[in-house]
Amino acid sequence: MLDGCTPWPEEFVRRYVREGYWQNKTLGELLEDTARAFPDKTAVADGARKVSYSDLSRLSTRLAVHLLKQGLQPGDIVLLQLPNVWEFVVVFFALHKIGVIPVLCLPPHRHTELTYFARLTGAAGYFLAPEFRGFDYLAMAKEIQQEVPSLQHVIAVGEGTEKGVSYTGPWLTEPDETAVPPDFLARHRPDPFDVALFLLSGGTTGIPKLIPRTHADYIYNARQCAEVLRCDPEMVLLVVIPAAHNFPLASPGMIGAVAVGGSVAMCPSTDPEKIFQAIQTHQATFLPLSPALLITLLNSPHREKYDLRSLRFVCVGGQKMLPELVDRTWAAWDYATPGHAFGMAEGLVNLTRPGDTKEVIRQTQGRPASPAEEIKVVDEEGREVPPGEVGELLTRGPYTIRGYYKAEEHNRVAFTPDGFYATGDMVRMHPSGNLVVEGRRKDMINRGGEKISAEEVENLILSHEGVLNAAVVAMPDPILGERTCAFVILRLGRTLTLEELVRFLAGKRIAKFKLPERLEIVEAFPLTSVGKVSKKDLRARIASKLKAEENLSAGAKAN
Ligand code: OOB
Repeated sequence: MLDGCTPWPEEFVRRYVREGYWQNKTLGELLEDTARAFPDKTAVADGARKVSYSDLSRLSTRLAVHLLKQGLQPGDIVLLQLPNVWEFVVVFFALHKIGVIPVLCLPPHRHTELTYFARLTGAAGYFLAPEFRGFDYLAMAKEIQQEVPSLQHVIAVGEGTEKGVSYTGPWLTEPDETAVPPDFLARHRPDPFDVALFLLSGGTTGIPKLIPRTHADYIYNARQCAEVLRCDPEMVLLVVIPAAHNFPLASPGMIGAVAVGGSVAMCPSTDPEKIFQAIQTHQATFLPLSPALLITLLNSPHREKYDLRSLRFVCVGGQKMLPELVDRTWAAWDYATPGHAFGMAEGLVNLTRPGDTKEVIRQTQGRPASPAEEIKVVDEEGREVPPGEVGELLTRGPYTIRGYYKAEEHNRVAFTPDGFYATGDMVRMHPSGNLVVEGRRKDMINRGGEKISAEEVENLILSHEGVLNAAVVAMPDPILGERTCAFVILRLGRTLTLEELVRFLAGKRIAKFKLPERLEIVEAFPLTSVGKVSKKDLRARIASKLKAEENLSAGAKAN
């Protein structure tokens, strides 16, 4: 396996292959299989553009040939940061045809995160869209290149003339694949049991960790999710959540859709009306959403203007969907089944199934997609708790990693000696055999499905010269579920407002979703019995303060 990655022990490799979970197939070959079976079917749709499977096969090969010509080589690592556009799919499969390994960055990631990923991996290239939501990615790429000399290739989707940048537009119109020998790609075939891509962890300590996923494990992840959710060639997946996220990418996501011969429709906007339009235009059947996005759709006055009856499955994940939201979904769209996806980029995906009873769908977050997934619910000493009691979820299986990339120290705490991943999620086994998420142990804020490491934000706040100490916690929010609140102790004689803090942190060039949305200046932090900052108390304090403010403003309105 790639240097810096933890392989599965030999006995597990043998078992996963023998029992058919892992197949000798690359992601590029997965696409080729479907292109042979359904050449004329739409593989990807984006606005008015439609790309058939035979075109996707051809275009991704064409791009792969160009990339090799440019000097990218099998085993090279590249940053991939694209919005939900059709080129995402072309680039993704082109890379896998020649074993170039993408780090799946999210569009909000900025200079600090990208520089860190590029340095850690020695990335050779960066795929981007020149501009998205008003941000100039090309300018950022140039800055990052100055700091990370390995980053030789900046490749933008579309057309353009910027110096030092290559564009996929002209490449995709030159049929270079016809000028190479037929076995050209076969000669660059990656090892299916080696790393295909890196996902990013939600991050509990510092900056996000890199999660190496192999062709074999990732294909199994997607196929297995597609199978239990009964996906078939009629599936039209609408990708609204960033395509680089494990949920719309492989749970079952885009790769699952390709595996079954379905179609992928891209929606780069999270504006409810644009989403409704996209559902209607593409006749979407399968919609992965975060609870926050689902709430904004259900609350939107535009809902009634569109015909959404193509929807069959509304798959909600990234954050807990409460029973009331399940009920609202049913009431609004009685032709679609809501379901939970309780997954993680590290591997394990739990799903409710379309055939589950209404009560199970209301009350639980699903069960492992794969029968080969081993799960345990344990107490603080690592002992399994009796069924029905709350404990931490541990997991091990054919699509759950055995270690983060180049993170030996962290791996010692995140994995048990026998290879179980400690998810940091507190769960309870429901009598149905499904899991119920009850909370979490990890020090993270889950902002509408976007994960924020408290430690990462605290370290940035601590670098402010007026700050003596900082503790970042989640505060409740009716739509996003959680937002970030920063508790800060100031140095003597200093003052700080939220605006000043946000301006200071924005200057650190980090993803905007990490910026605190509330600042509480305090004299001291509450402590636990062992003298650590009690985040539990801080969370309770801000929650009750918000409640009091809400009551106050409700009272003021009533008067
Ligand atoms: C998905 O993946 P990540 O890596 O962004 O986040 C994983 C964490 C989980 O450990 C859990 O804390 C939380 O997000 N989470 C949920 C949840 N889905 C994820 N908590 C409660 N209920 C849920 N349904 O978020 C992800 C990956 C694949 C499929 C779906 C979600």
